[in-house]
Amino acid sequence: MTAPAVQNADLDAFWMPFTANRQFKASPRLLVSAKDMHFTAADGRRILDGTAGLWCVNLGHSRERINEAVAQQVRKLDFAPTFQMGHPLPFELASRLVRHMPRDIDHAFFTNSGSESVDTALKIALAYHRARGEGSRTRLIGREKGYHGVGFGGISVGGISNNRKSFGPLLPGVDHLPHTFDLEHNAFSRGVPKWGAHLADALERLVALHDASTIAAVIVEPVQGSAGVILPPQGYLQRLRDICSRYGILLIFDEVITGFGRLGAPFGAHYFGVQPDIITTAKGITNGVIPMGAVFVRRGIYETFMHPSGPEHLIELFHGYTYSGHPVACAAALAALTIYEEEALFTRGAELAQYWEGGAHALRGLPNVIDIRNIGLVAAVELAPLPDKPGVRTYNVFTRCFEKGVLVRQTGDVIALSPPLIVEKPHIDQIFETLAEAIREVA
Ligand code: PXG
Ligand code: PLP
Repeated sequence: MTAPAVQNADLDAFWMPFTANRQFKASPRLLVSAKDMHFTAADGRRILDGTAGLWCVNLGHSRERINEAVAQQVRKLDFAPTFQMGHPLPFELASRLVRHMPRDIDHAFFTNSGSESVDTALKIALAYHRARGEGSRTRLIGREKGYHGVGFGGISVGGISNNRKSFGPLLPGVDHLPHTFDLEHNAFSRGVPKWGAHLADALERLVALHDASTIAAVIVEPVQGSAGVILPPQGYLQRLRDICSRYGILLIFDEVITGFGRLGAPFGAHYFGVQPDIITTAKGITNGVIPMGAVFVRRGIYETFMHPSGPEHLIELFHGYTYSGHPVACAAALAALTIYEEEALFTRGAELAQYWEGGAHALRGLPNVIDIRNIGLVAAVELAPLPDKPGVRTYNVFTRCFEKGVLVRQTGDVIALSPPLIVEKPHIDQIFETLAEAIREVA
């Protein structure tokens, strides 16, 4: 199936991320161009993008406004430092972005990825408590099955065993909430499941165990993405919020996937009506065109760093990346934000959510389908694994879909779907019809 140009390419030197390198290089799948809802594969076939790349191309591919902004920016100012220097773009971008954030969240720290956003948020949480004279609050609480990127901070609070087990003892003083995945009570729920809000009370037990005076922050994804689209039970996130507020613990929403319209609201915080203290983002912020992330914090957190003890010449936070607020990334993000705004894409997912849900749940009853989950423009179809071969059945479905011209995402025994937010109903039909065929064929 691969075109000659690809066969000739030497695939050896690139150590591919999160990939079975030997398997891939024996039978590569290469994408060579993209426009709107479609990739073009190396053999010329059009592939419908059912995953917005890796959950990031929310506006569809190769948007002219972004391309033009990037091209102009490289020519005008390719790089400028933001340590003790500045250029206008990150100031403009931060001001525009915070208008879309939940109330009180009005400062942005720029990073280059979700992993960096998570590390930044965890460090801000620790330094915040210290700046307030509560330096004993050093404990970080994540959640089982959580994905917070691949930095040492992120895998420490993260809860995916494969991402942790090879890398030693990780950060000390981390604990985890139980996950909310429960097929027995919640299989085939449409939208958020009804059962399970009480699972948030595990935070009370961690507080009882460790004492609130040792806990800095709780970090959760409003909807767990990487672990296979695990939804928060109704009322669960609000309970976490209430417990955090009761004990002075910061609540961090990791919205690297749920941000920028994915759920049919600007951010998960809006969708669930729950106010976090810090929001981490990346991916959709530039539509995936240039790497960028951002951490958004409540005014009180920023002000704590600006006011307290020190004189004005002191650096308030000893943290930052060479490329924090990179001009070209900012240009891409500004153009992307204009598209989100002009095309009302922060909320388009809400209009299509019901049709999307119908398409997903139509797969119920197909062989080996043991659960279907959906929210906004996200869906997951969970298949029973082959005996002793976790992930193989879904891998076969994934490759079958690719052969049939639809890109889906395989993660463990789950097929996850998250199309660009410009998706139209015929695309939705094609995604679910193709997936259904593939599931029948590999049954
Ligand atoms: N937090 C969350 C909630 C994420 O989903 C990250 C942090 C890390 O972002 P970076 O930019 O460092 O990768 C993520 C990333 C998948 C998949 O298919 C998910 C992610 C990345 C790649 C693949 O589930 N999420
Ligand atoms: N390693 C070395 C030796 C460096 O000099 C720097 C930055 O100056 C870094 C790592 C961090 O790079 P970045 O700021 O791009 O994260």
